[in-house]
Amino acid sequence: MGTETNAWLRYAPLDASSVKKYARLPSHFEALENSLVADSARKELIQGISRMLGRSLQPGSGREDVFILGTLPEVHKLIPELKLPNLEADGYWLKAAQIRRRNFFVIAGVNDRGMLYGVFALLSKIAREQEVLHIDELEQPYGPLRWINQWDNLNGRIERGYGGPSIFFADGKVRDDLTRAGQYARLLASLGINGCTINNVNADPRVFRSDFIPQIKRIADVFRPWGVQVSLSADLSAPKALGDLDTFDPLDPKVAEWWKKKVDEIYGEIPDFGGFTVKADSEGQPGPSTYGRTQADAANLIARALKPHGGVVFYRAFVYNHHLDWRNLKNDRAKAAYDNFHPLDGQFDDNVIIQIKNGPIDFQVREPASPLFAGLHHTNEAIELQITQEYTGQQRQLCFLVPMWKEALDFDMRLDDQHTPVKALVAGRVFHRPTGGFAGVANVGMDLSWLGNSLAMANLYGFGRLAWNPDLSAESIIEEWTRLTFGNDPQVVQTIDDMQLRSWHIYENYTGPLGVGTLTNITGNHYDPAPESAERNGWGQWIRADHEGIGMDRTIATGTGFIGQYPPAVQKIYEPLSSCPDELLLFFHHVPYTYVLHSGKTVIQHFYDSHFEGAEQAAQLAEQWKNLHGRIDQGRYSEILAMLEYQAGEAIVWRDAICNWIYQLSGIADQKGRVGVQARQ
Ligand code: GCV
Repeated sequence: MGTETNAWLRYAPLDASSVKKYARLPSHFEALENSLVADSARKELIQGISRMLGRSLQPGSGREDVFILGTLPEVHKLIPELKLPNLEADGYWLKAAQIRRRNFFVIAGVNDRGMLYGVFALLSKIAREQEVLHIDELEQPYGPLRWINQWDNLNGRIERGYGGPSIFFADGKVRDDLTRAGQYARLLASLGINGCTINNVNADPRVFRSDFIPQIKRIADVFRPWGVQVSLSADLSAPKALGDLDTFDPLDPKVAEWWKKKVDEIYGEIPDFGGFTVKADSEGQPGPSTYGRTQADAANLIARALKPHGGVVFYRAFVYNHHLDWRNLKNDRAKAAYDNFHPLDGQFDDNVIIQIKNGPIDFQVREPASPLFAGLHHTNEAIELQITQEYTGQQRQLCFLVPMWKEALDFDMRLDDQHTPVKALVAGRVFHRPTGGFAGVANVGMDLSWLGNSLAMANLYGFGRLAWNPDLSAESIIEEWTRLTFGNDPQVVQTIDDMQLRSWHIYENYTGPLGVGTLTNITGNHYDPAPESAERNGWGQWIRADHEGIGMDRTIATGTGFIGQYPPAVQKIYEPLSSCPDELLLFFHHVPYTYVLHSGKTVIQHFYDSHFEGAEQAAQLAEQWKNLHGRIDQGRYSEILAMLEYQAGEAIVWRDAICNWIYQLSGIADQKGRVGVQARQ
């Protein structure tokens, strides 16, 4: 297996002094649990210790110092002296203890999955040279569901995927060789991810064909040893599209019967199948509106088929009309999720989870948190974050998204004027929901580095870590990732951490500052600068830039009223210009170019300055990287240097395109003489 496919699970050999630090770790192991997942845990422990410390663990015979691998009750049976902790499903306990003159290193899970997570956690600590000899650590996930979505098409291409072809599908069927799928499941398990939807949400109904389900089973078989449940994106029109019925009306009993039979058939092949992810009535996907039914009718239809098997439905809130009339200043795509789902609160079955994108538009470089998070009190919810960098440089530019995701997760909705962060809402903690959690759109591909370049993998790692514990800081997440991926050389760690942590703001600076949106080509590749593509069409990603001013007026007083979807305490922040933060100003307000920001600059000057600053910062990234020459392997060094040098060039392209566009519109030159009349003198 190449180093790169191992990503953060490289288990690179530690140097002699570090190996010495771990000399007192047990030389034997006892595995108490027998299952596929438990086998993976045991093998991973043996492999990790062998590769990092050069020691080969042996099965214990009852007398030696040992690693004990088991579930909590099994550990208790063996070592009744240990008082067992209370933990939620998938949680684990790492405990070093001397009992009856024997050293035990306990890796105990609530279930076998927890045990596997405990092994990965221990190996991560060793790889990062952390102290473990006296460990007593309890960990449990913040929320029950931590899923990955892949937008893979059956022909092997991936929608918004920048890491090569699908690891699951080729030429209309499941690949013969699923080695990469198994490796992917191992990476996901190391983060505590417990489900993966393997096909595009713009779903192909053929996945439900009876000759296709055994193919899906082959993927489930390679995922199972890692505790990752396979799930499918479902096309709601499947009963009709496959030619079985003449309708897909969610309230037609024939349709309910079709789904019941289909789901039973799937569980017959895949007993641990996870459930469905659904995109309906959105961007051309079929949905219940065809029959005048609600999203709740559709969600419950398939939820009821899944319920007896323990399956769930992630039903996406990304339902909107992409033929909006741009001339109507009251129209606003940002309002769609709340308008569609808030009125249905309480009507969804308990195994339905409403999957809400972090922002109200569509993964732009900066958006406020979606108000829908605070608008569902009797319904399960999950946050959808996009790991694949669709609008943020498509893995050809560095953009570490964890700081952005943290802003959404930590955003305080102030429900009833109480502290109500989004993370607590999605995990079901605020309204004591039975389930909820996190979904990340990853779109890894066959590329050896999975996402197209190895630095981008920090986003997959970061998503997983936040899904496990959203209280972790961006700083601690990137430090973990860098050490695991590039080793513990302090200069390497410090440099890469710094580059990653600054990268989102840098990208925002030279693309779309002040909450204006990404200003990219929204009707084409979502990559190049093309701000005009957002205006005067039905997609609703309007900037509303004219000769006088810029920004969407979403106020309650004079605009679309979107701000009214937030709880009152949040409205009070965004509605008045005096308290609206600069970085979201143009998302919420339409202002003249000469409007003075809290920073003291005018909007137009901020545009010029941020674009020039962003381009300079992007150039510095490449220079920073050059300091690592000789400190990391030549392969990754050169690959990343090439990317950063390209990015520096792209930043100039963006800078000039956006500065010229806004100058043409506003007629106001840059005070510093870089754009406009003064620049030409
Ligand atoms: C899968 C954006 C993307 C689409 C994607 C859609 C979605 O609009 O550009 O490719 O479709 O989001 O999240 O459903």
